[in-house]
Amino acid sequence: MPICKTDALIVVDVQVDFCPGGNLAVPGGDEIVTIVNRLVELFEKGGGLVIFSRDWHPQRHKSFRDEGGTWPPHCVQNTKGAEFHPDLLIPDSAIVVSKATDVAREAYSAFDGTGLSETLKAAGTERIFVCGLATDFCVKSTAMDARKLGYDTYVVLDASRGISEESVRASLEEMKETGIKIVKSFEIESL
Ligand code: VGL
Ligand code: ZN
Repeated sequence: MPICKTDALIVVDVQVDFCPGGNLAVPGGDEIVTIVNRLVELFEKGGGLVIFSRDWHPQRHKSFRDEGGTWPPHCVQNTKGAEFHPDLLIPDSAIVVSKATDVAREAYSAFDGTGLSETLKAAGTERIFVCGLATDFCVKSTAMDARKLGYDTYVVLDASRGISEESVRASLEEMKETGIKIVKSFEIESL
């Protein structure tokens, strides 16, 4: 089936800090940019919705190590590291959602506190395709929320990268168990 207007693509956190050289680099994070750009064009042409999420932390966010959290400081609002990868294609029609903006709350999912579910409902979205960084954290959490909301949900494996091989494996299993489909980008138009 070709991409149509009831399809949505959610590109999760393809930001400088999650790419090699960044503060919380995901191995091979920058390798997905070309594939993601192709997907963005495909969804644009088909009239689908294109959404970009960004991790958008205030300084001293609770997820940061110095604040008792797990991660090195990353994606701090209005810093270089929080910018989208410079080669990422962001059409004017795309919707950008910012997450984890509250200093006292972690939010991995693009649905968490962003109003995204209302946007998708208003658009009449039926299928959701999730890709980006990181497969085992924000991509997973976003896909799980999409599935919980009842959407036909897909994770595009070659357009995503994870933090650790081990947790990617476990995450893929967990996602499959909930009915999320793991696909490759070349398959999308024949689903
Ligand atoms: C993420 C760790 C911390 C992600 C965000 O985008 O997967 N991971 N903040
Ligand atoms: Zn974060």
